Amino acid sequence: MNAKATKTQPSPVIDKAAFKSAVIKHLHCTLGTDENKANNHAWWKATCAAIQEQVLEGLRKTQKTHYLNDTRAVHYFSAEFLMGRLLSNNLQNFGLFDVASGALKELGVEISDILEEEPDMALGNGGLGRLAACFIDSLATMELPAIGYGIHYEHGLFRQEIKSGAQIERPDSWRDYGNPWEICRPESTQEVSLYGYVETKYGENGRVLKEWHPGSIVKGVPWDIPVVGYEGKTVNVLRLWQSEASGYFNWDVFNAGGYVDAQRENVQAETISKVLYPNDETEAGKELRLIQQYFFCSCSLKDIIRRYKRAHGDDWSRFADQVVIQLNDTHPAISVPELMRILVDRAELGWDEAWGICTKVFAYTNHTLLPEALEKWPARMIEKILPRHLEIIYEINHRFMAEVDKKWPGDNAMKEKLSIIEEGNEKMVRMGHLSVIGSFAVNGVAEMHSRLVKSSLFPEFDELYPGKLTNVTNGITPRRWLKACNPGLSKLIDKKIGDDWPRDLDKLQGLAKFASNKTFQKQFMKVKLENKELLADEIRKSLDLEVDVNAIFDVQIKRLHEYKRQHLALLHIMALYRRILENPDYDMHPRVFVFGAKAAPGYKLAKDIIYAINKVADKINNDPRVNNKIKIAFLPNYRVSLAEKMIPAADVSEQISTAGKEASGTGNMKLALNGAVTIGTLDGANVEIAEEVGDDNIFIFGLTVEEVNELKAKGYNPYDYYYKDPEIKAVLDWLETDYFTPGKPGALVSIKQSLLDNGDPYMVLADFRAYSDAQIAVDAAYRDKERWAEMAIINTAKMGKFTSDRSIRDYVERVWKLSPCKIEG
Ligand code: Z2T
Repeated sequence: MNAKATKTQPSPVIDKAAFKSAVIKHLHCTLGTDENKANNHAWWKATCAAIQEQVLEGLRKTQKTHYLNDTRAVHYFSAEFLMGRLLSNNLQNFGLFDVASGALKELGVEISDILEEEPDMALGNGGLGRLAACFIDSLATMELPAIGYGIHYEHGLFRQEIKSGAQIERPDSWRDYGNPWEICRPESTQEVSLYGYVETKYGENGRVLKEWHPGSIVKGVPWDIPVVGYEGKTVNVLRLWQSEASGYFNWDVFNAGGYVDAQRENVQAETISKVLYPNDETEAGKELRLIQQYFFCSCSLKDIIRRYKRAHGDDWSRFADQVVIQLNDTHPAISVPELMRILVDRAELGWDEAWGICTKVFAYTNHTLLPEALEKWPARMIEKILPRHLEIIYEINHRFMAEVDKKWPGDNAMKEKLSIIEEGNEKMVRMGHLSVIGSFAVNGVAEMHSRLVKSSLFPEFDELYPGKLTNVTNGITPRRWLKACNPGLSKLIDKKIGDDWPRDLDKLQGLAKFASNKTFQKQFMKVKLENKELLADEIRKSLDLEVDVNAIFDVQIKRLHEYKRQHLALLHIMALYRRILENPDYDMHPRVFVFGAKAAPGYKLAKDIIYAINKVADKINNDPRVNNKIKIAFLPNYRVSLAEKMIPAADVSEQISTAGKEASGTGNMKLALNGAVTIGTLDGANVEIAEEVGDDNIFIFGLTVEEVNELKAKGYNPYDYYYKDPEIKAVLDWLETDYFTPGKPGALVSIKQSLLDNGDPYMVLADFRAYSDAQIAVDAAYRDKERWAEMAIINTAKMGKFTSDRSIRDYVERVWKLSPCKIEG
């Protein structure tokens, strides 16, 4: 047997002395400073540059090997990649973390301080963008040929500040002082056309030829971010496109003395990749957003085609054998008509041949059922920006309608329902329908979600295309979300079951047999306590708030959304507070409720909920009558690097969305992996987490999807709960007083209104009592230290299924049909 095959920890490629001299070399030669003058920022950059030498070596070998083997590759198209920080990840994956930390120590520098210098790469909103980041990590780790394609936003998701309790958005400037990882590739620049008109011409044999005369052309310049797999063998790339003015196009204006006008066009071109839209699950309908989508799809397709032609010339017959493109939600759905345009108008393939290629290349992942998130573009807007694409969409639809008529002859209602075009006051293009029709596979992101995609979102498509709709349950990379973020627990696990779990997460099963072992329980809970101490330090620094590490750390971290029901958690905290005020001896174990959440800047109620959490926190944290039984810590600017500090310290994981609304969730997996016990509804991947850990190791409460639907059908009236449950009434009425907002009565009333007058669309009141009961059960369980330790251990032990390596394996087998490629040299 190969000696390497038994070695599991990445073996360092260079030693401490070599690393040290590389850091010093870069301090001198890259940064123009020295060991005496360097501040932490300079040390960070020099350390990045030192490891980047290894990264680029791996990248070169990987690209050469993939080229020589002419490998089939997956191209992950995503408007978002929420990468977070890369230094610690890249060091870990090369097995160089301890080497680097030792080298820096000898230079008088603490690695933990250096890591904190790195700004997060926050080119995403939440789950969808972070999923893309976990997937490219797994793809590289599993040695699969893959490229991530996206947008090189100048400003990622806004930085959140809290002023007097309210969210303020500040621009994120992650590249202000340079990004040590990215490589600009001007030689691979692409051009993208926009606006203009379509000319119809007739070719020799009477063939209709369409020529798009664009009104404007912009350049797309690629920046490559290397993606290092665990053990550093495969280094794939994330290719992000930056928009620039295409110089020559403005010459006429410029020469005519229009210097200022020409500059204005430059500004417009550069606006395209300027900023990430901060809406996570609401479609904005803005022209710039559609242009962003088209911009990165067009650049990426042309990039893929350039690479294909280098190997295969003009022979399109093998294109679908070499290329598979995964559409991360409908954001890149405009790729379907764009590829058709390239094949039909430019390559002059016949429609059927082109469509045959398209529908073998694209696959589509759906991430939500929420109607407000399903993208629809006004046909008029597409016509203005992409006139030829609208024609192509109509042609695709025309042929599709014929298929529908074959299946359901004469059924016009069915045609109306399935059409890509929604008729009405304003004609709209349904991007979900376009994606399903243009793809060979469509998947949801958890068992339950995929079932609902089939049964309620796209039931007719499921009938029309049996087998096309499928499931791939989401996952998370255990390298970042356990090994790197929780070194204490990682080392304990290594000692107990060996160190190959980061590659093969099912190995964690081996911990289950120690779950009731008292010594192991103590060791496990000691690590948890140390992590809680670290988070307590963060809370002190960030909020000037003292918390007791012996309290239950109850964590709810996710974007702020009504369907995620942070306000259910808030009502429950207020109820606890009231119980304590009414009975100073109210029996509960002390709890620290920790929140992290950003609200979309235009989402009024979401911002009101953040404000309410902070106002209630002010009051409760400073009320001596509470006797420290409750503390509330809303940590501002929730982001990947903050998640890495919060997750290892959590005792309880709040996953309390209305059943049927959370497609999967991935924070639920990260928290459970780090030994937090879930209190949650039967929604998204919670269902599968419950299956894995067993009913005794999770607190499930609330209405099921079926019950939600029944209650809706028979007519849900939140006032029933308001009048029948005095605690609900008292807590809601409290929101109307100025108790939490002295001098400003009514400042929190919008929450009450949404739950009563507005009909409580997410059934918060219907689930309140069940939630409160489940929290009482959590409290009791925690007080039994051994029972709790056992539950926590079982949670970690049973998370094997949720590695993103398993998700990728599912995609490879069910969708992509890819083979790994060993990197030579
Ligand atoms: C997003 O993060 C998610 C869905 C979206 O639908 C958009 C965004 Cl930005 C368009 C989330 C889901 O809400 C979550 O349940 C899921 O785990 C995640 O995507 C990854 O699939």
